Amino acid sequence: MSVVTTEKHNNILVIVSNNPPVNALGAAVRQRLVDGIEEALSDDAVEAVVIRCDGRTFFAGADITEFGKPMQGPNLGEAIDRLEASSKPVVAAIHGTALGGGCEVALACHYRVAVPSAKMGLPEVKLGLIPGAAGTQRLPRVVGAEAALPMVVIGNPISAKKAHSIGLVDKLVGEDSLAEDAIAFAREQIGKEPPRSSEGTANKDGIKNPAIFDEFRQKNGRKIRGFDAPEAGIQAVKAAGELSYADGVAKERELFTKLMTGTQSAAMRHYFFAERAANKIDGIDPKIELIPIKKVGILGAGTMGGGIGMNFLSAGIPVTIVELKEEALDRGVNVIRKNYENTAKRGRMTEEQVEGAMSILTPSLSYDDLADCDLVIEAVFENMDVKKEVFTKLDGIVKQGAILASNTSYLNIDEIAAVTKRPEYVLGLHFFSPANIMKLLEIVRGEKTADDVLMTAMKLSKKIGKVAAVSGVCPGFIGNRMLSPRQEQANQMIMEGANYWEVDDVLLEFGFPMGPFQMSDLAGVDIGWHRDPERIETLRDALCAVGRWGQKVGKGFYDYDEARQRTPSDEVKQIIAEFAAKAGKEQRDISKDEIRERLLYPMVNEGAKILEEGMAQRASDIDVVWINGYGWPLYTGGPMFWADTVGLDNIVAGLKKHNLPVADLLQEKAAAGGTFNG
Ligand code: 3H9
Repeated sequence: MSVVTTEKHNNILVIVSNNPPVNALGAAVRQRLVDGIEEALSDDAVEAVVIRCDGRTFFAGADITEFGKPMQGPNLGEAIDRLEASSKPVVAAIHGTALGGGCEVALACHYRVAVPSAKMGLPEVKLGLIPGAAGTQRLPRVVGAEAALPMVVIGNPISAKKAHSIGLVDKLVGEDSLAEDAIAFAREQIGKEPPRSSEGTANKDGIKNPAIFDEFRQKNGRKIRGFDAPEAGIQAVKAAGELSYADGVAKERELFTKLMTGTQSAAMRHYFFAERAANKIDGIDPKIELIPIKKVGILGAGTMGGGIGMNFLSAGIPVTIVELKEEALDRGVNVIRKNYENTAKRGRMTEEQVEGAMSILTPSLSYDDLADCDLVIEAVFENMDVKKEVFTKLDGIVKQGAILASNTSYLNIDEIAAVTKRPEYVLGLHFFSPANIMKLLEIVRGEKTADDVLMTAMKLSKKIGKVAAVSGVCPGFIGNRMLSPRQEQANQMIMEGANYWEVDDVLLEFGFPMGPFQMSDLAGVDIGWHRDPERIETLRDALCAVGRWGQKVGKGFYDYDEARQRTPSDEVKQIIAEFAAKAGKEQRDISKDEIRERLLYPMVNEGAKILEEGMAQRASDIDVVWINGYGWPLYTGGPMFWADTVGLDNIVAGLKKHNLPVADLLQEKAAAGGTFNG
């Protein structure tokens, strides 16, 4: 069957796309859209046209899998120009998500009707691009520059209601009667001169107040730092107000082409598919029957347990949270409430939603209340004996068929599972702090974890808005395991003469939100410290002994002012120098290049070992972990994709130059001129 068909409803021709899963605008769809319009124009009995999609969504954009390949048939810009040029009114009937090229199709239609649940947006920027089919020129002409800027530059979709309020949607129609309502709407437009968005006066507000572009840049500085596409988006929207439509489209094309051929977009498109690939587990049928998770138990109401619980509460899944002491339980529940209330204060939640979430939270002092949970996650003290004790107890109490998960960030899941009578129902769910905010969920697959248990966790992660990746059992799993060699090099370099702030700055310049010493200050230098100021064996002992416990006390590696701005500390520099002298470390200048290579190349090497040992299913899963859990800059595609762009032979040469080990897999791939991805 054709991906696009037409149906006639008296004097209305309805063009229907059916190109699962998301009605991407591939070559065949574009061609058939043009054919559909030709059919309407050549049939005198047709007086208006409706374009709609079958399946779960209106066109979700250009077909990303076609990018980088030779163009077949009409390009999207040409195809939609034909829609707009139609002398007969064309109505877009929108449900699901009209995104990217899909939104551009809608913009080229003369009218747009949408169901209330629909969303519209131009998310190209998330792929390192800007809209490339005149979206940056048509949208400001329809809604003005101020409303267009966030859509083009930040890329988050907006609701149909919002789209209606800014004039992007002409009419909201019945949720279940889109097809009929769109036809009725089209009929009302017969005989009127169709409004064409390419003909609108662009940037009414931008021209009135050209400062909005700079203001937007400033307001979103942190969000867009390091990315190329947002700036291109700003320029394109600005051009819509300064140039003729045709010149504006040419400007958009120039900016689009530059981005499309650059590494940032390649990296971000890699990430788009990486995130989706990570959901697939080799050898497990994606349609496997899942275990229904209707109630979740959390053991431990500390920062971690509370944060984990919030994910489920926010998704409407009831949570029972258990602590041993009343005071700790009360504190934990209060923190959850406070977090929700703060979210409400920032306008991201309503009071009813706060109360709704709190109403499905059951605090308890008894393990017995976990008996009927479908999934129990423990977030207790990170110690194997404690975990074993907890799992033995849970195994005896929680109903058979329920999943028992550990939030351990380091410990051996198989050893934990072995104390239960249901090791196939045990796995690791490693959330990252703050657990209600951080996107990553590392799912740790034990030797005996059953397939349905693993897939249930995977699907559940999507429901609670997490990005998940599966790791095998090894110390530190994927993320923390790769963090270790980076930290080790950072520590060594400051003993060899690099200033610790230079080490941090190299990572900041690379695009990380912070470097290892800032991270240490934020987490608390005193974490794991023995608390004896007389016993000074390590640099950390020395810092803690003089009260430099981290940001929370205003000083750690850095001194902090009230606005939490950091300044390097002479005292710390002195302490480091003393340690280096005691260890007999020769001091030398270390270049930025060396710092970067010694921090990042060993991570790639560790990633190669993780792949070699089968601890990650694919290199792109490692990228997913590092981008979502540790702030690796998205526009480089993650450590393994980045390594490919640097060249694996260069990575190997760098490791050797710095006398660092090289994993077999890395060596082999480099020798063969290969890459991790592709
Ligand atoms: C663009 O339009 C450029 C134009 O301005 C200019 C051109 C000249 N293409 O996410 P899901 C696949 S750029 C190809 O799991 P959901 C996806 O890989 C585009 N494939 O579902 C997955 O495959 P698989 C601008 C696509 O319900 C399957 O569909 N548009 C595309 O959670 C299901 O996807 C965007 O950036 C595509 N465009 O979310 C929108 N989209 O099953 C990108 C999806 O084999 N898409 N696939 O793993 C999305 O944001 C989400 O997919 C969507 C559905 C919200 C639509």
